[in-house]
Amino acid sequence: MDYDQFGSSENSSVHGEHKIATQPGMKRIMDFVLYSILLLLVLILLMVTGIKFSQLNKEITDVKLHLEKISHGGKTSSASSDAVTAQEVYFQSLVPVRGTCREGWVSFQRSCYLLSTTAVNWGKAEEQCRTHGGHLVVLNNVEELDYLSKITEVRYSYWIGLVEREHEGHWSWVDGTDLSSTPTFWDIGQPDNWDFRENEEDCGQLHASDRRKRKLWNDADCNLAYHYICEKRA
Ligand SMILES: [Ca+2]
Ligand SMILES: [Ca+2]
Ligand SMILES: [Ca+2]
Repeated sequence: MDYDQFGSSENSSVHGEHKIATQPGMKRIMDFVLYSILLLLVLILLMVTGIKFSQLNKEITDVKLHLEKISHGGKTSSASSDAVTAQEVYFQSLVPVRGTCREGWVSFQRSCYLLSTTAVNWGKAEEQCRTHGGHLVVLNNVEELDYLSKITEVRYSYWIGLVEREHEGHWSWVDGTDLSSTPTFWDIGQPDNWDFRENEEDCGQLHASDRRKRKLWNDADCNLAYHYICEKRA
């Protein structure tokens, strides 16, 4: 007990002396530590605020871009937005019906159609259609194009009755239908008269695609073999 008391009293006195001797140094250290912690906290706060600000800035930029897109889409010529929608019309496949058409042909509106099972060049394809009393298909309206887009093979291109006979840029329908009386559905970047091939591209076809969508037009080399679609009056 005494020992404890003595010890504690001596201890406290020694401690007291020690305290007096080291207090300014300790205080400085404590102050330093406190300031460091405070500085660290301020730094963390600044960093967090900075990150938040940059996030906010990015969001504002995104919103701006989005708004620009909306107003741009609303303001620009309807032709370009129509062109975009024309590319992006997707379909489910449709099982065609024969109707009043002869065997092997299918019926839509007032026409019968034959989808070839073989691939030949454009001239041969038109010849085949003529022997059946028809022509390569003439696309009179979007409904006809969309019907054919639903019943054809997605991955095949098909010759149609579109041909560039007289000179470059002068397209016509094979049955004499006025081209200006029918809507046009060229695929993006077509007709490009791709001159990689010797013969250039003077015959029209419905373009293959990787999924079922509206089949758009492409100009291709007439000498190449593709499937084809014949049309004749029902
Ligand atoms: Ca037609
Ligand atoms: Ca051409
Ligand atoms: Ca082409």
